[in-house]
Amino acid sequence: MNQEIRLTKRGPALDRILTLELVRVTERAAVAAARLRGRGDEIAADQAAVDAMRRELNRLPIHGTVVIGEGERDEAPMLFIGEEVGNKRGPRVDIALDPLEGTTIAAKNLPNAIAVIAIAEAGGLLNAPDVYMNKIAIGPGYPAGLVDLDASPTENVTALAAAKGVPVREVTACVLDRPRHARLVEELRAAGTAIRLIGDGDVAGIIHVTEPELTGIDVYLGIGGAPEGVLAAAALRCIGGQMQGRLVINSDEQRDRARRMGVNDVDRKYDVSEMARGDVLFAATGVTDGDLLAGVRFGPRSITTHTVVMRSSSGTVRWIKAEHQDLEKFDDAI
Ligand code: VTB
Repeated sequence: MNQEIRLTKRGPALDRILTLELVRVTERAAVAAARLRGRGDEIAADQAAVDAMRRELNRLPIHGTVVIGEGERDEAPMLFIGEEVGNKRGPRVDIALDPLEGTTIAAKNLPNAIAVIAIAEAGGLLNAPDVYMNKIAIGPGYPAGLVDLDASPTENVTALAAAKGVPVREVTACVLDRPRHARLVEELRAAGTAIRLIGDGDVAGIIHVTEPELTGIDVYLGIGGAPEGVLAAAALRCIGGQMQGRLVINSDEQRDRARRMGVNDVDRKYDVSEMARGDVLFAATGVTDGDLLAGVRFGPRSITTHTVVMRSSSGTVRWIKAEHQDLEKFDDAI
């Protein structure tokens, strides 16, 4: 109790502790999912990641509320929206999580499946309904407002190329490979842009714009999940970069669902700090090998994980390679 009061009053000290604690949460989910990667069973891999993440999350000294989770209470038995997590003896925080972002890529053992979580001060994360979101994102170092959801894809990549000082044909855009993006892809190609089509995993896709030299991706465009949009925004709050998102509402039922979650203006264009406000922590561990994070490696005596963890208030980004020798800690029952 005393310790809790002391830490809460000193706010940032608690954040610092949590930053590293968060790593365990995504590590554990990633290891559980990685045991089932490449086995063609998305549901089993996802369930393993959910169980593992929840177990570790409930050890954290927080009183957390899941605002972006596995689904609404009636459809997701664990880590549902509104579930209270943590040991309930710490500060009130909002949590966005996806224990296995990219279930299909994990089941096929394709690149860039990750276990991911973000924590913000209570009220800091947009309570996005599980609908689609139109997104655009670029990395740090560009003038504010360089790209805009209301500009055409051609205008956006042309502005980006000019700011980068290269012809448009040297710009690569990341787009989810979906029939709904046929026109977007056609327009980007006509403008001269190269496209990286991804099967899943637009949280990783958006994070990739922050390191174009490593990932080869300059801009993310297109429609993916709104919950994934909030997770990506949390990451960009910490690393820098620009992103806009706008919900895509296709029915009255979706509009009502958005309203029930407190989103009254469904046409609103959100920027990064409107989706993830205040002090934000973000962690992701690779499940399969990816452009920024290697996947989990199972050795005869140890398990190796690769995690990135970041904190918005200090802007620190840590890349943590961990070798786990005590393999029992990953047992399901512990
Ligand atoms: C994306 C992607 C996710 O959902 O957000 C996508 O990042 C959007 O939904 O990994 P559709 O699959 O319906 O296009 C995921 O694929 C996860 O389901």
